[in-house]
Amino acid sequence: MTLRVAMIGYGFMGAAHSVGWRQAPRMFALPDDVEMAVVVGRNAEAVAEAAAKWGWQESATDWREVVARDDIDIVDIVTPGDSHAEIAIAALEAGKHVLCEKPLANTVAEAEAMADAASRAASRGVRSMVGFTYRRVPAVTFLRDLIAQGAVGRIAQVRAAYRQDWLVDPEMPLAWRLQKEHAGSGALGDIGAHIIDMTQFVTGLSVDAVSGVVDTIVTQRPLQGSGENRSLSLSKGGTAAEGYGEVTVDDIAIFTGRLESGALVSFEASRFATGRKNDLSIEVSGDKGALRFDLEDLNSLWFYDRTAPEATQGFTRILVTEAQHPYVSAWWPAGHMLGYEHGFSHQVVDLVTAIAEGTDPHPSFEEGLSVQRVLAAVEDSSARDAAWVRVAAGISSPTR
Ligand code: SOE
Repeated sequence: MTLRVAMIGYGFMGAAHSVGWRQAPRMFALPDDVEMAVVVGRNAEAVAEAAAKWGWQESATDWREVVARDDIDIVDIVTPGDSHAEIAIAALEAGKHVLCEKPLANTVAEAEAMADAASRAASRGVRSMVGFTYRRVPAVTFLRDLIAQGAVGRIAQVRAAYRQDWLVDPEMPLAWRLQKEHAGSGALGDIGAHIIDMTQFVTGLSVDAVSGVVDTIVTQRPLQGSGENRSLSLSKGGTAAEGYGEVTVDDIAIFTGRLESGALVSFEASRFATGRKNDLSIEVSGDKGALRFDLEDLNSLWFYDRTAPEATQGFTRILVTEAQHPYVSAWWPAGHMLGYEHGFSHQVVDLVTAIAEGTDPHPSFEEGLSVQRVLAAVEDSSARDAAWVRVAAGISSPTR
């Protein structure tokens, strides 16, 4: 069988997803063939260039028309969060399998509607998945497997951070990621969503309560600049200077999470971590040991084994490039490193395999909804002087 894909959007994530759709069928023995049928964007000329550059057979400007086509099997949504719900629900109701970029939506209400549509679609054999690709870095999948095997024992504490610094320059233009109506939130939802999902994924435990703060460092930014400005709303009667617009999302989110087991998590999501370019790290500490991963060294996993002879205890570097490690055998021999882009191929492999096997892939829209609930609880907590806020009852412990 051949699965024909339509990708809605073509920015940075559109490029990364395109690499995944092109590489996965060439490097993995997929159960079904994949065709990059059409990429959709509002600017006809720009999206035609993207189609030619990334290897899509066609380009189009009307996502509704494409989602309705009988020759499309999968809809891959890589647009800003303000269109995820409308596109995903329409695609699911049209019987298309859906891959939706993270965070799932801009609000809990939208995420609930998407999860409901996904559940109904699943009963008709239509599959859906959220694009938390860092789960599919081999070292992260392996971290999860080691925890499940008891390598660190009972988890007492997790430290999870995602630090970038692309907004430290106050003259960085006002992009869509900095406006609530387009992005939903700032560092919290854009990069904080990754560490919330990763924490729940590797521990198998849900975040049940949070206490934290969000803050905006630079409140106005120049309106000129990248095409990502979209239809930016000039400050409506706000106090922004001429030629500047209001930043309406957070730059930094720092919060504590309480997992359902009682373990504590310290979360940090910042776009003002000067010098940190794309530094996602997680460290899980238990009574038998600890595991640490850092995206800026993504082929390594560090393991401290408290059950080893005391004289030899220490953080050991595991080079996660052996054939028995997740996903690696399809690529290169041991010691030949993978990169940021490989997770997007692994995402395609798992989605296509689930479709072929008739199973629901992970992370599901329900798991995406659980992250959305944590995001909302953090914003609620911040508005209440960092009071503890219980995350609305969501899914049970996320599996896989
Ligand atoms: C933010 O700049 C960003 O592009 C996120 O949106 C992605 O999810 C992350 O993988 C890289 O950084």
